Amino acid sequence: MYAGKARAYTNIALIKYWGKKDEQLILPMNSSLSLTLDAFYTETSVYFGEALTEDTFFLDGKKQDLKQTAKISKFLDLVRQQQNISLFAKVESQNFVPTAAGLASSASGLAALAGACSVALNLHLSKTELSRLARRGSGSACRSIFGGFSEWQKGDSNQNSFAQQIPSNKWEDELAMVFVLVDDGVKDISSRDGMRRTVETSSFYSGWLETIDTDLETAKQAILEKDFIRLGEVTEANGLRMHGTTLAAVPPFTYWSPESLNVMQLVRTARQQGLPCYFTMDAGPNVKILVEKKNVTALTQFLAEHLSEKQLITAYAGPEIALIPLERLEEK
Ligand code: 2P0
Repeated sequence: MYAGKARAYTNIALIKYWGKKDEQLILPMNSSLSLTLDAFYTETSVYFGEALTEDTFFLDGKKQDLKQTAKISKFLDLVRQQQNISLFAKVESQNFVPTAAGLASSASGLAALAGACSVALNLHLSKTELSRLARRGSGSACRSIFGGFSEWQKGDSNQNSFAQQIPSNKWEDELAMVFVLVDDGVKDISSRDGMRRTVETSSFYSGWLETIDTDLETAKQAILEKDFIRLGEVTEANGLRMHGTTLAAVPPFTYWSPESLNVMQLVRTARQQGLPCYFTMDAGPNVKILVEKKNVTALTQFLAEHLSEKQLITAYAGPEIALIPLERLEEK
């Protein structure tokens, strides 16, 4: 039996990935840039063995149904095909999130699975190769191979679409992200379905693509210069523009809830009161607020005047993926 384990941390995009040009290979329409965070991570173990007769997937100790397992099997098929093996696998994952808040992330999950497979099968993949592999499971997972700031260069083939760390002189250690949990009870549209519908039908999508390179350059320049206001402004503007594309999709949709809008307004008010902070959102109603570490207490105190403290989780910059060798177990 071949066994391996990995721990990967989630990431939140400051410049968003939104749309695929190749669904099969998961090649994105645009490059993106993210911050890896310490507060949410996934640990995954994988065991490939002759004695196994099917793939099984356990999440937080619970055996997952066929639908959940199919996504994992699809990724394992890719690894098996690349390595020319036919062994089934048992996958055990644990999501570490501070509260049961629906923040389980495919980024940390698929990055950890890719890492665990690499360890189990002794693939000795470089970080670039690991990023490329993780991308095939979930696009944003390719950025979770790296700590700190990570840029996924879109590329135009399997070979040249992967993430890499952005030099930052450790500026990320001075930053934080405050998560505001919003429960809206609205039925989810997965990011996969949402981005597909937007690419295929939204008349605003071309506007998204036109502005992305400028946003990326601005963000990278801001990181180099440690210019928080500039990074915050481009983060907020880029997120709003991504969400704008969904309003012109057919049929239109939004990930925002009234509570999300309320939190966005709170962020603007905090700024007017002299507290630099900027929001971003992903494929759900939760709001994430970029803030300097030195201002975390002021921000959370301000937010707690209007929201429940239980809604707030503070995260800091997180590390790269950790690969954890497990001993090669004897077949029983
Ligand atoms: C991002 N999101 O850059 C964007 C912003 C959501 C909004 O990447 O289909 O789970 O597996 O490649 O990576 C979430 O999408 O999608 C995502 P797939 P993924 O973080």
